[in-house]
Amino acid sequence: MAAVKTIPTTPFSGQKPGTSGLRKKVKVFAQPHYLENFVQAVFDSIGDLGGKTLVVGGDGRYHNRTAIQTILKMAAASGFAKVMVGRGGILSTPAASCVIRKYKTFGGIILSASHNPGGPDEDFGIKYNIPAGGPAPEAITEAIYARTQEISSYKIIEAADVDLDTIGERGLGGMTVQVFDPVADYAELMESLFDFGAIRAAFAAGFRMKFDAMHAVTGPYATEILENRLGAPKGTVMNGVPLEDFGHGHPDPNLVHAHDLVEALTGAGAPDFGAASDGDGDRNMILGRDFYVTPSDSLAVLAANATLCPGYARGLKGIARSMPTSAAPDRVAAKLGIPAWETPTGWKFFGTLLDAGKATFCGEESFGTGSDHVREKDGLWAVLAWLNVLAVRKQSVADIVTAHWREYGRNVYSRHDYEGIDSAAAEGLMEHLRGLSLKGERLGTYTVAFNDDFAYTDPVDGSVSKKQGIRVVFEDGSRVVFRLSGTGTEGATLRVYIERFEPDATKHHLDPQVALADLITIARDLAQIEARTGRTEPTVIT
Ligand code: G16
Repeated sequence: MAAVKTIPTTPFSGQKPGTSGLRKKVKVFAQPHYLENFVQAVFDSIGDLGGKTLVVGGDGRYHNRTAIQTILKMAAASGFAKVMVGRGGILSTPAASCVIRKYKTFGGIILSASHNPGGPDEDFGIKYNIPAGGPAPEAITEAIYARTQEISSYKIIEAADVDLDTIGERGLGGMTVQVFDPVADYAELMESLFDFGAIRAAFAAGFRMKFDAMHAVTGPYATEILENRLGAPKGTVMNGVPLEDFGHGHPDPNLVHAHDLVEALTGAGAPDFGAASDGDGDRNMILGRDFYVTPSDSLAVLAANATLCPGYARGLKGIARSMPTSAAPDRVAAKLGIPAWETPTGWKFFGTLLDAGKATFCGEESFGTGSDHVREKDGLWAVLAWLNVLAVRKQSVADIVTAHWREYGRNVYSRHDYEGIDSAAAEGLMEHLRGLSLKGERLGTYTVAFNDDFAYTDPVDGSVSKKQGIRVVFEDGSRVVFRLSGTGTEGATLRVYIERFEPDATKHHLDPQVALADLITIARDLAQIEARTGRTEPTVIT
C-alpha cells in the first residue's frame, strides 16, 4: 500500500468560498499547496471520512484533470473507501448532485468556475457538496474557511496517476477509484420526470430546436438526451464537444455570450426553440423564435404548467426564488395557493426548503432553474421542462409567455452588470447605499416604501444570513436592488436589478429597457454609479 505523506504547509489568505465555492485564477490554484490546503480543510471540516464514498468531477475546464489526480491521492490518504469519478473527470454540477443522492455518498467535490472562462490564464473553482447533494451551507463553508486559516499540513499518498478514461474500478492506495459514465444516471432521472414520448412525437412531427452547449460540460448530456433518446436531428446540439478553454468562449448562457444561439433563433426560418447551458451545466437560457424568456419568467411559466410534466403531475408544494429574482413566480404561487419563498442569492439557500418539502421548484434570475429532483440548479432539466410544456401545449414559446403575462400581469425586469470595477469603489458604493434612509422620499414618479439590506432567517433551521443585497422598494411594488457578485475572480461586479409590475396587457410588448427607463435612471443616481466607478453604462444587460 502506498505510503501516506504528511506535507507541511502554511495558510493562504483569501480561501473563502463565495456564492458558490472557491473561485480563483488557474495560476492561483496551480501554486504549490494551494489546492491541497483547501481540500484538506474540506476533509478536516466534514467529519469522519473512514470507509466513506466521495464523488468527484468537474466541468472539464483547464486544470480539471490535474486537480482530480491530487484530490484522489489526498482522499486515499484521508481514509475514504471509494471515490466515484465521472469518465474523463467530467461531471456536470446537477449530475454530480444526482449521483451523490442516488448512491448515498458522503457528498462530492465539484471542480468548476461555472460560467467563467477557462484556460491557463482564466478561472478555476472547487466546492464541496453535502450528502443531500447540494452546495455546503454557510456553516460548513465558514468552517472550511476557518480551517484554511490555521492549516499546517496535509496528507497525500505517493502514487502514479489514475486512468480516468476507462470505465471500471481500480485501486489507489487502500482506496477504490470507480470511473463511471457521467451521463447515464442523470439521463435516467430526466426520463423519470418528463414526458419523453410527447417530446419524441414533437420532434418526429418536425419541431425544431437548437441547444448551445458552449463547448462546455453539457455537450455529452445534451447529445445523449436530445439527439439519441428524444430523436432530435443530429446537429441540434451546437458546440457539443467540451473543450478545456470552451473554444475561447465565455460559457455564460445569456444574450451577450450565447450570441451564436441568439442569431440562430432570429428570423422567420429560425427553429421553434433555443436553449443554452453554462460551463458546468447548471444554468440555462430559454429562447423562442425572436423571443427571449427571462429566467424569472421561465420559473413562473414552468411552475404554472408543472402538472403537464409527469414527475410533477401531483402539483407543487411551494416555489422558492432568490431575492433579486422578479416576483413573477410569487404570482403563480398565490394563484396555486402554495407558499412562495424569498431567499438570498445562492442555490445553497434552497437546500433546507427542498429537504423539508416546503418547495418543489426553485429559481434565480441568474439563469438558474430547478426542482427537488436534485439539490443544484439544472440547465438541461429546465430545457426538458420547456420541451415537455411545448410538446403538450403545441403553442410557440412567445404565445405561451404572452398568454402567461395576460393572465398574471408582467413583472418587467432587467439586470445591469458593471463588471471589473475597482473593489474599493464597489465597497464604497454599497456602504453609501447602506447609509441611505429613503422611506417616504419621492424619486421621479415613485415613492419609497422602504429600503434595507436584505437579511434572511432560514425557516427550517433558523440560521441567519445578513447583508444579502440593498433593496429600495417603492409603494407600487417596483424596486431596484444592488448587490456585489460573489462569483467573480477579478475586481468587483456590481449587479443592479430593476423591476416594475405592468398589469396593462397593451404595454406587455414594450422593450424592458424602455419600460424601465425611469427606474434605471433612479438606480444609477441613487448609487452614484458614474461618480464612484467611472462607468456610464453597464457591461452586460440581461
Ligand atoms: C452561482 C450560484 C447561484 C447564484 C449565482 C450568481 O451560480 O450557484 O446561486 O445565483 O452564482 O451569483 P453572483 O450574483 O454572486 O455572481 P453559478 O452558476 O456561478 O454556480
